[in-house]
Amino acid sequence: MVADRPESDSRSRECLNVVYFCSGAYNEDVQFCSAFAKLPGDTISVPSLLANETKADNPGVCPVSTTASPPRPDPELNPAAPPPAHPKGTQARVLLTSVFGPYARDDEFGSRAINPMELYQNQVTRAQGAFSLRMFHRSWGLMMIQENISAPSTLLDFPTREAFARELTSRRYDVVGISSIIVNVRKVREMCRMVRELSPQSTIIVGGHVAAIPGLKHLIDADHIVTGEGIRWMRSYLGEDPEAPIRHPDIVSGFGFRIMGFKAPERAGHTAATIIPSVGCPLGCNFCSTSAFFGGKGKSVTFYDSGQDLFDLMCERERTMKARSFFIMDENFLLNRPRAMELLALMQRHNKSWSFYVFSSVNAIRKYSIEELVQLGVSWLWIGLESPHSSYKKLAGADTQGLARELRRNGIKLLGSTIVGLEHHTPENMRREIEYAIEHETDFHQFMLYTPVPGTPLFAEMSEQGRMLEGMDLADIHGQFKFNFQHANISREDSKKFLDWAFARDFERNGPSLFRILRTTFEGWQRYKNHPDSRVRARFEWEVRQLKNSSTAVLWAMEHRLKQSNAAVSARVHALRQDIEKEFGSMAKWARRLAGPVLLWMTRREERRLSRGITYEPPVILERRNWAGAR
Ligand code: B12
Ligand code: SF4
Repeated sequence: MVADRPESDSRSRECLNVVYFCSGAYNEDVQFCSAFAKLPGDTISVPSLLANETKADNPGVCPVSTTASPPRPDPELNPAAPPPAHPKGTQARVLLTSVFGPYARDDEFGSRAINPMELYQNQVTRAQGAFSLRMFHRSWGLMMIQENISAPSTLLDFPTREAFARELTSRRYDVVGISSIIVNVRKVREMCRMVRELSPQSTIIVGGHVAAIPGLKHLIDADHIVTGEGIRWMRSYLGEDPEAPIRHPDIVSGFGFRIMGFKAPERAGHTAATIIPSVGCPLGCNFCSTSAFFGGKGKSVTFYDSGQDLFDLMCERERTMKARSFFIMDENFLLNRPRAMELLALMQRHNKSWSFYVFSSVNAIRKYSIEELVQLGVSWLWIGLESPHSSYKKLAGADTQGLARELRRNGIKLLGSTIVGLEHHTPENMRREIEYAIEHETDFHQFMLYTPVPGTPLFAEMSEQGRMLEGMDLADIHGQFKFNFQHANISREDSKKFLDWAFARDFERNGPSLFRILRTTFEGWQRYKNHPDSRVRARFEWEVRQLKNSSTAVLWAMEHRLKQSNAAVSARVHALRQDIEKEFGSMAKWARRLAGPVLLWMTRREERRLSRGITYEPPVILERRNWAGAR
């Protein structure tokens, strides 16, 4: 039974308590705690996943003694077997938490300054200085789980260690569920240690991508490690019906929006609502964690199967959140054409002119005509461009540059994703390939290093070939730093140089992403403002609203800021501003005159702040559900 931990456990728990204050528990010879490396009877030898962790790096946080503890019962879940139920069932008091911050700094728990909790600054617009788009996203997996259990629960998002400790001691939690991805494994380890220390009665469940680490059970002190989809698991664990229909929480897609030193006010209906129709992706690209984690090639877990389900959900969000745009968190939304077309038919029947922000592979996009995409309301697309010479089926025979041009001409903003360091890359062709990627002129461009991440087919393949580099710290394996494997032609040091150059070059050639979005939005407006379908016209009218009011001020400030450093881009920004002023007349001109200089001043101030090393952190968020009558 889960709650009854065996005797050996209490010994190791005691040991944990001791080493909470211990600074001498590390085995200096092996550089990482031997108890983690291999336990008696184990067949898996854990690679040096936390290898850089020496006593000097990490004083006082070793969670186990070097005197290897007796082996624990295997906490790893066999996904085929139903989870054991908690004895208190739905009466169990549940704390769900993400890993603790602060995030955007280098520390002993695996936080990294280059790895902030911000999508764009982290991996898309990071070279764009004050023009980088900054915002946060909640931990949607945890929100989904909380919404779908009826036990009294608390969701703690972005806690500090202090906030986590406070919460642990404030209520007697029976279950603590920790969500994490691989880079944050050391935080999970610390949080498990804290739970044992501060809330010893709690059962610890760890889920999310961190569960893909081979031998994780030896790295952390958890009772259950859950791989794959977590809602069904938690429901079963709490004695609820795992097959009950999924309830979707209200999720604001992003918050804390900031650009050019300006923090946008948060108003209901202005930000898209996130909708999560499924997890995983059946295409199964070899490097893809998301696909691998939810079953790999040919598999995914679908929450909302039909267009009708999605339509109903969106109507609900329209009512509860005043939403009219939706960020669809489905790795390959357009792949399921019947579902998308059913949704379109319902939107047409009920006169909905919603905007969609979606992920899609190129082969999936090509299943639709441009008119269908426009009718559907596809307004923003994240698309994997990977490389013109890659062998991914989803790109076979595609003229991605032509496709990108065509989509942008129709007002569809693009986030292109390119991989740096594929097998065929060499120091000679790498720059050419990056230039080719940049020529797509997508509104945003994400560059990622080819990275074998634990759990993926690529990781298995590289391990088999003996090409995984030793001594890598998991906190640095995320594709935005350096190679973690032996590349045939490119060195680890050069991988970072190429990656950094790609971001810088994209910014230099294409300018700030904000400028590019405004340009694409304007193109869409010009093409569709007189479309015969009033639904389509209404969507473009809605999307263009900011062009009329504030865009000219933004562009004016941008144009002036870039005049010295990048005259070519500044001239393009200027031309767009003039076109917009011509189109929208005096209102746009007045906005520019009044707000332009203020924005320029704010941009310069932001640059000074950034050069002083200012970073942004999400606030601690705490949400409670079902506590009325909790025992
Ligand atoms: C939103 C997002 C973010 C947000 C983070 C939001 C947050 N609050 O944490 C931002 C943009 C900031 C972000 C940043 C990063 N991210 Co990110 N991110 C995503 C994204 C796009 C969506 C996550 C999501 O909500 N999915 C939908 C929910 C429903 O699924 P889920 O989270 O997996 O949860 C399910 C299960 O995993 C499980 N589960 C999850 N938690 C728990 C807990 C318990 C107790 C249980 C039982 C089950 C369980 O149940 C859930 C429901 O089924 C995913 C890709 C993807 N499609 O999932 C990448 C992804 C998670 N990110 C990833 C990475 C690498 C990063 C970065 C390191 C980026 C980088 N530098 O390259 C940084 C790390 C930042 C940091 N300091 O921690 C990888 C993780 C890879 C891995 N194997 O660990 C992913 C999978 C993308 C990818 N394909 O590579 N990310
Ligand atoms: S198409 Fe995208 S989401 Fe799907 S497996 Fe490939 S990389 Fe992953």
